[in-house]
Amino acid sequence: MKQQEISKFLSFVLRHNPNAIKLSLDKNGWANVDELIFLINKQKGNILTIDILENIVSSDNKNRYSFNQDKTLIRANQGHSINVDVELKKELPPNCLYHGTAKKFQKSIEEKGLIPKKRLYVHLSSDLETAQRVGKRHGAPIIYRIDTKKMIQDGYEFYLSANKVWLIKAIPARYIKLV
Ligand code: HQG
Repeated sequence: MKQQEISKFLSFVLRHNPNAIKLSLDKNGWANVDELIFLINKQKGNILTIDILENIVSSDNKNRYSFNQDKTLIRANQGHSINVDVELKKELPPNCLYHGTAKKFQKSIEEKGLIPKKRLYVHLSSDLETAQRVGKRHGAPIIYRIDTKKMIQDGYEFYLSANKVWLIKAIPARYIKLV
């Protein structure tokens, strides 16, 4: 199995379905590293070693995963659909952020605002390029600019994940505008 495929499976397990390999996560989203390797190998055939896992974590293009200090635990930094508390930091965002999505969602988004759907948070990008890339995953992309300045004035709070993704629970339609 290629490293990228292992990484995809890892993110599925750590963000969405630990039970798929009978893994349990603690309330902060941490999995025991030895247990994770054992359970993945049991299900997929011997594909993972600690060296491969360390390499996946350190070379990940979005820094999706973190080890704890002594590398006995691992978790995904953001993107979860299961209810874990990854100890996100409340931070003041730049004056505008972007959300890349697909044209097919436009009508619904402009009615209901941005909602997290299956995930715990709406994911926002600080640059247009990233938003474009995120949007393309779902089809013909469109990009919304978020008036974070106004949202902060109105008392909304934003979070920054360990891998620097901006997150918020939801965004009412009045704060978003097509770029
Ligand atoms: C859309 C990837 C209809 C929303 C990316 C999005 C990101 C609505 C889709 C991260 C809606 C959910 C997250 C509404 C929002 N009506 N559709 N009211 N509100 N939506 O995948 O933001 O590679 O859960 O616009 O790079 O696309 O996995 O969220 O299009 O950082 O690490 O519902 O996942 O990172 O899709 O992506 P997703 P996302 P990774």
